Amino acid sequence: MTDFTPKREDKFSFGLWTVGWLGRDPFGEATRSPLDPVEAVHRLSDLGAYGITFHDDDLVPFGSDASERSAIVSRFRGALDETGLAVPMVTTNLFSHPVFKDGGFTANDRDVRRFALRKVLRNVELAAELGAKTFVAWGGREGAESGAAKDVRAALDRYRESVDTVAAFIKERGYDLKLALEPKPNEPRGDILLPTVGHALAFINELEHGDIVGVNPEVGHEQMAGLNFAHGIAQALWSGKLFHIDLNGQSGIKYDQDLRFGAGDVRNAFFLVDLLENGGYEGPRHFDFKPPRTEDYDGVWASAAGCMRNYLILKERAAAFRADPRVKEALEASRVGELSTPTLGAGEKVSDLLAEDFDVDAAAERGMAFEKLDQLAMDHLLGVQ
Ligand SMILES: [Mn+2]
Repeated sequence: MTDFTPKREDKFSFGLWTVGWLGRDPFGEATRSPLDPVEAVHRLSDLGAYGITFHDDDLVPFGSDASERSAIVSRFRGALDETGLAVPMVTTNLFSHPVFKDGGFTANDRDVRRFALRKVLRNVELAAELGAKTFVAWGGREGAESGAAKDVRAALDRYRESVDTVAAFIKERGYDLKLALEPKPNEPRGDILLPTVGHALAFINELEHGDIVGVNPEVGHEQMAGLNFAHGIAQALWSGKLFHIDLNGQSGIKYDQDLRFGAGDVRNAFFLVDLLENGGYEGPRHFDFKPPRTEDYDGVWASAAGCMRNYLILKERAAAFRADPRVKEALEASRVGELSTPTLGAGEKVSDLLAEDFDVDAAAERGMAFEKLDQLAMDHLLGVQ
């Protein structure tokens, strides 16, 4: 039996806001007392994580002056130096403060947009100072509850203007930093702009500085819309745009549950880990989850450990699946590899294609043997071989 103890080289990272979530939800007050960011660094390091991430406001409270900011950052940096924990990603909060009630980059109010852009540019400086390689932007308040309130095409113009301004600033400063947009369909806004991975990829194609802009998809955000997360990740990889990933769990189409990774749709999690491990993704395995508000701090750390343990279990199961000779045979029978052969031969003309004879009935009769292949996946996922 493999040891599922996380190691630094597994590249597991956690948001400070995840283990630091106090359990406040729309219906109830906090169930946990505040967590000192320095303690979070030590506890995550002890559990085997390699990195910690944060929104500007998670670390430095909104409205802090320059000297407060520098004292907080230097104390935090002390904990990083002591543990060796990295800050691979920093993100921005353009959603909590009431000033962002109609969004940051796409607020109708121009003064708010200018303030949001200033806040992000300052946060980009902090990200670079801490050695982050990815800057995530989740536009949770960029959206609307009603039709006439938002000119969506104008909002997309302003979204593009802001993202291009931030990207140009990164290039101008020479920072080794990329931007990653995080799609979500709804919550907190009724409808959020760039609701899915596909919308975000199409938006990035319209940018002037899109070369340093990619996506940071989150499991639950796609599954809230009933989408296949592993398929979305495959398309992001195919586009060369999977810059970062938020792992968590979600049980179907409902509110954003932020369960620990592996909870929720475990089948999709299995195929996701299989894809990440074999698809060329080398970035952090970042957890953006919320330990349920039923838990005290023992439960919080058990939940964080569970995220990593589930990833490692699924990684082992996926490797066993790929190594199984019966699976190789089943993949062959299902013609999975054949899909990588171009439909037209090299140099083949359309006239050749048009002239070809084909036995439609024989092809229509051939079974695809997908069920046998999928059952082998299930056997491996469930640990039965
Ligand atoms: Mn997230």
